[in-house]
Amino acid sequence: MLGKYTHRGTCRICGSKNVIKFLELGQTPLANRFLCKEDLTEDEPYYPLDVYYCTECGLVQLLDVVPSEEIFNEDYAYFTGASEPMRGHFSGIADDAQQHLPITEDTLVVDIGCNDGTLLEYFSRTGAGLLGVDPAVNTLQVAAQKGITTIPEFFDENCALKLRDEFGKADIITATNVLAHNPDLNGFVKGISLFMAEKGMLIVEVPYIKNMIQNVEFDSCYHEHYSYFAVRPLTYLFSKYGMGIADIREVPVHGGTLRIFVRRGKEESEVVNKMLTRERELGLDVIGTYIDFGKKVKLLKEKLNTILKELKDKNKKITGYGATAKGNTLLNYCKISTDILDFITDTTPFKQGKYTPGMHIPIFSEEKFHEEPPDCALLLAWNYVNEILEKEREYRERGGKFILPIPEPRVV
Ligand code: DWN
Repeated sequence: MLGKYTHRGTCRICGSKNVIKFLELGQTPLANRFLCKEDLTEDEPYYPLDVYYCTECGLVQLLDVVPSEEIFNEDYAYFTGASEPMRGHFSGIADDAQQHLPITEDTLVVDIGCNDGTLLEYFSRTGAGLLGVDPAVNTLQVAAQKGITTIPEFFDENCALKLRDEFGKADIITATNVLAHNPDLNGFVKGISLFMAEKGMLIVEVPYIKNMIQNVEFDSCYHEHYSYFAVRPLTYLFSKYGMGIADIREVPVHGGTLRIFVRRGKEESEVVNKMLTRERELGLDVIGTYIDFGKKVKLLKEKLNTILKELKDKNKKITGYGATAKGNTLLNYCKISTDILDFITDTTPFKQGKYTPGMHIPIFSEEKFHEEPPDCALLLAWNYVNEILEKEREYRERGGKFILPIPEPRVV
């Protein structure tokens, strides 16, 4: 069944009509809508998953827009704290913030898209006032249980004004993996400009399109990620609201991420100019780069399916490792179902006992991986490859293999 969505014909940052489709991933269900057993007989909503490039401002984006309330509600399946490596990463953000702006008991730190409060926990050691904003109320409850003041709302201009009236202006606003999740980028950044203190700082993290292109991370595309960022469209977006990138760096999480420090004033720092030059050198501002990427995605699908078929022909038992949202793009696009994967294991209690959207593969806790080890595990959480290969050293020493799907499918 086709779900409810709207199609927009223009770029969501600059409004240009020059938006060109370069990747078609077919129709897929929502990547984080895991199913209970009783849902399996119901008709599942599917939505087109096509990716476009704006030749004016350079934003990569989806134009088929699923309403955000369909995605972020009381059933949101991603809990940051379930992935151990993210803890160290978030601790690093709090330290980095301190380097850029002294944090005292008078500082108000607001985390937009705070999920289960993992990031704010690291700010709590500074004594600052903490506020978490997130429309996904089930994850937000976990943040509230940690003593964090929580606001169950989707951040936009109206929400910004309400928060400003109630709590005053924010000194530090964090938004990690949030910008991509907001279909109204202009409304979001305008809201920040209304809510942020004069000398305040916004810290944004977004997966970097450079890495997505270089490592063929096509599975990062799904409906809750409305946009995919290079530095160029971001500088333009912030400058529209009187802000500029004061500092920026690349950090390794989620397959390659940009950590960006934004302040009032339009002056861009030297490091930003260097990154813009490098983006031009890599061809991130030409459509041909994206068309080539689309071709690589098709080849990846063929190669992965060939590897899986060869293993099945040899009667090998295969399971999936990590019931990730991106994994659901990969499984649905490559049509990998229960005839290939017996089950998937995941550390998130909310996902265990459920089934993946579309392919309906059952999900179990990690214990099952150790109790019934497969011959091969398809690593759907490839962004934690080093940590997981290390964690599953014993399985590998006993002959267990992993299939890494990107940048080119291979068995290790
Ligand atoms: O932006 C988004 C990112 C940040 O997180 C979202 N829209 C949704 C989500 O995407 P994802 O599900 O692809 O993210 P992760 O972080 O790759 O998910 C990892 C999953 O794997 C979690 O469900 C936990 C699980 N896991 C596991 O089973 N064993 C993780 C590790 C590290 C493990 O050892």
